[in-house]
Parts: sequence; C-alpha cells; structure tokens
Amino acid sequence: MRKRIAVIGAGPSGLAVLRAFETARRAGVDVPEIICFEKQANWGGLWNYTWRTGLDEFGEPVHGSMYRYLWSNGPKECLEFADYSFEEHFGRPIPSYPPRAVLHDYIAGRVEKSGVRAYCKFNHAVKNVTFEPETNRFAVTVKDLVGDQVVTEAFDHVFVANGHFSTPNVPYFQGIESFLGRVMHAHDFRAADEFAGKHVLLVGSSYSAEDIGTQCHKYGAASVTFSYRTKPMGFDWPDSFEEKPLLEKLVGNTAHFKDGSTKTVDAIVLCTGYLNHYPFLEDSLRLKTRNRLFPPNLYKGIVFEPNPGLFYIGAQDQFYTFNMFDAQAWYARDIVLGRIALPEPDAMHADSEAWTRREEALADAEEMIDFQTDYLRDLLAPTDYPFLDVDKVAGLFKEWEHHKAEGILTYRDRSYRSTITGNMAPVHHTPWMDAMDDSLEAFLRVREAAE
Ligand code: FAD
Ligand code: NA7
Repeated sequence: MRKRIAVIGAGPSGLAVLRAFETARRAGVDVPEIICFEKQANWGGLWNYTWRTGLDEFGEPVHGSMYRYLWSNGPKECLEFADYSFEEHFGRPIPSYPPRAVLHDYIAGRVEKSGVRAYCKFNHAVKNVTFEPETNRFAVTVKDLVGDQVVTEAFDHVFVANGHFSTPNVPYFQGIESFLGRVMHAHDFRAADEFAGKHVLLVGSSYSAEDIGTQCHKYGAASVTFSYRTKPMGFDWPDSFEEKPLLEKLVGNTAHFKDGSTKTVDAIVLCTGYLNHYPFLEDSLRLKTRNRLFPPNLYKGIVFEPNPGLFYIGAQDQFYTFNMFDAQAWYARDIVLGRIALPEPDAMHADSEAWTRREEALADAEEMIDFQTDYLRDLLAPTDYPFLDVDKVAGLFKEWEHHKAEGILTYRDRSYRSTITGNMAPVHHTPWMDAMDDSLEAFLRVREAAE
C-alpha cells in the first residue's frame, strides 16, 4: 500500500517538505501520497499577512504575528533557496532587505511553479493527532473550516510544521490590569501608526522588541523605552530611545523598573516571545521545548526520538530560515524514502544530546551562527539538495551582525552578494527610514524608475 504523509502547516517549513518530495517525484521516484493541511486560506505561513487578531472568522486562533511595514530583518541572501534564487524569481537582482510582501511572493513563486498546490487543503485545521501502535500509523483529525466537518484519516508519517512564533508568551506585571492605555503582545501588533506621538514601552530585548521599537520610531512615536530581563540590546539608539532593566510594576501609567527608575508611558507592547505550542498533538507526541537552537529529543533537529515516524520542521530558533527548512525537509524526505537509515534510539539520543550540550555552551551571536551553520552542514551532506555554500552564508550573517551594531536604523540600506548567483544586490532606491510604502509594487516599480 502506498504510504501516506500528513504535513501540518503550509508555511515555509511545510512548503519545503512539499517541494522536497515533489523534486524526488519529478526525478522518477515513487513517493508517498502527501496531504498538507493548512488552516489559513492560503500558503506562506507568517508571511501571509492578516489584519485579524485574536480569533479568525471560524473561531480559530489567528496564526499571523507579522505586521504592516515589516521588512526582512536579515539579508535575503542568508535565506535564499539553493534551488530557486531571487534572481530566478524576479528576473533580476533585487535589494537585500525586502518587505514582507516581496518575500511572500518569492516563497509562493517557487511552490506555485512546482505545482504542489494540489497537495494542499486550505482552511483545514488539524485538531488532533494520535499514534496507533497496532497499525503503526497516526490518526489525524482535521476540521474543514468552510465545510464545517471533522474527519479523521490514517497516515504513516506526520510532519509538524505549524511554526512556533504564533502563540504568545504573556507574562504578568503587577498593575498592568489598571494601565490606561493600549496593552498588547507583539503577536497582535499590526501597524506602528497608532503609536505616532505616543510614549511606548516594549518589554523584551530580542528581535521583536528591536524591530517593533524601531518601527514605532519610524512612524513617529514620541519615545521608545525597552525593558530587558537579562541584558540590554545595546545598540547605539537615537536620543528618544532608552533601555531599562526589567519592569517591576505599573502604577497608573507609570512604569517602575528594577533599578528604581520610572517612565510614564501611553502604550505597552509585550515583546516577550512565543511558546512552542502543539495543542493538537497527544502528549506522547508533543515536543516540549522553549525557543532554542537545538530542542532536546529531536534527532538531527527533526526526528522525534520517542516516535521516529513523526518529524518536526522549523521547530528551533532561527538564524537560518527558508534554506534550513529545505535542508531539514530533504533530510526527512530521505529518511521516509529509505535513503537515510535511522540509527538505534540510543545512538539518536546521544547525537542530539551532543548538539544540545554544545548549544548550552554558546557564548555569543557569532558562536550561535557557527553552531547553526554546522547543523546545516550536517544535514546537507547526505542529501541531493543543490549546493549551498554555508560558510559564505555564515560570513554574511556575521557581516549583518556588524552592520546592525554600526547602525540599527541603517543596516537595511546595505547590500550583500548572493551565494547562489554570485551577483551583488543593488542598493535600494530609498533609505529604509524614508521608505514608508512597503508594497511589492513600490519596492520593485520605483526601483525601475530609478534605474
Ligand atoms: P509559519 O510561517 O508560522 O507557518 C506555519 C503554518 O502552519 C501557518 O500557515 C499556520 O496557519 C499553519 N498552522 C498552524 N497550526 C495549524 C493547524 N493546527 N492546522 C493547520 N495548519 C496550521 N524569518 C526570516 O527569515 N526573516 C525575517 O525577516 C523574519 N521576520 C519575522 C518576523 C516576525 C514578526 C516573526 C514572528 C517571524 C519572523 N521570521 C523571519 C521567522 C519565521 O519564523 C520564518 O521566516 C518562517 O515563517 C517560519 O516558517 P514555518 O513554516 O516554520 O512557520
Ligand atoms: P525571542 O527571540 O524568543 O525573545 C523573547 C524575548 O522576550 C527575550 O528578550 C526574553 O528575554 C524576553 N522575555 C521572555 N519572557 C520574559 C519575561 N517573563 N519578562 C521579561 N522578558 C521576557 O522572541 P521574539 O519575539 O523577539 O522573536 C521571535 C521571532 O519573531 C524572530 O524570529 C524574529 O525575527 C521575529 P531573555 O533575553 O530571555 O531574558
């Protein structure tokens, strides 16, 4: 009987899986039947922007955490697919930091061209996954949101690709319930315009705080205050920014910080990260981890050791994104196709433990980049994924870190060389701080006019 695979989610991770199997199928390999269940109406995951927050039109939790005016926070050359360059998609080199719509177009273009839409069931939310030892198969229960029907089907493998930057981690701060202003988590942030003229407090000191803070500044916030738990971001911020230790309490609209200082603010955005959240998996199948570069009990960062028929794609914290999901998808595909043999459980665990131990000792961003680069190298070696020069990509990541340190408001004006085509990206026509229109048309059209 032909094997059946369920993929949960059609974001970049799920789409990588579809692309991996389709590439093998087109090369004449007999591949399993694949169904990708996606709860949104289209693919692209977080890159598929939604204005909604809270619950969607079907009462499902809104997946999207992306906001208007979001421009890539890393060079596109670091995430470029080895089998589909930006130049192939757009017909020419484009600048290094595209806005969200441009990246969505790129992700979608590759899968549209490879014809994998037929494998996707949109508006289908996975509700429950259990494992049946008698049949060695998974029972996947899915709700057709439009048809309002719930169906359970059997699969030999499940690929969990539901993303882990969607379910907010929301800590409590004393007095927050009495704060007379907007309080939200980054997950619900949609546009910085509402904060023009306002004093904004952002709790957290990672990517979301950094980017939402600079967005608020770009769109006219009166001041931006960050509050960190562990350490400040330490960028050379403009005068209207400050970094404070952890928020202790709110008294009315005044925030009190651990060092005894205070700041009266109009709005609070909790940039306190996300939970790896798999509410549809039975306990024995559920990965339990915080956001980290190597979650425990995942052989090669993908195979769920307690049940190796189950794969997780994109479950780790990410420097690398789209091309890492490809590397994972190709590796997992080759396990399913019998091209890569899984070792005994003890050997799998020893391997993943060595990675988690190494991760725990990482001291700074450069070491983290090297760590994830080595991880990719390990995954890529045994598969036929087209050559990806990870050493060059690692070099670009380090350049990017330096460029951010040199200017947190100007790093997006930089250009990098594609490791796939060898071509240098052109400089964008407008400095990022002045580029208020984030549409694909503006990004590409104005560029033409400027040529
Ligand atoms: P997602 O993109 O989250 O996709 C998961 C998919 O699973 C979604 O379509 C969702 O609807 C679906 N799904 C979830 N639950 C179910 C269910 N029960 N049933 C069916 N379908 C389900 N990365 C970069 O490379 N550059 C950036 O600039 C960048 N910016 C970011 C900005 C923000 C605000 C965030 C939150 C992340 C950013 N990222 C960025 C990282 C991002 O995680 C990846 O780029 C990528 O989107 C991850 O892909 P994914 O497929 O793993 O997850
Ligand atoms: P991250 O990178 O997981 O960072 C979460 C941040 O939230 C980090 O600074 C944490 O501080 C902070 N945090 C978490 N819990 C608390 C509490 N209880 N109190 C104070 N601060 C807290 O998530 P992001 O949303 O920034 O980024 C995720 C993705 O979105 C990323 O890919 C981006 O590109 C966009 P810590 O440093 O651990 O002390």
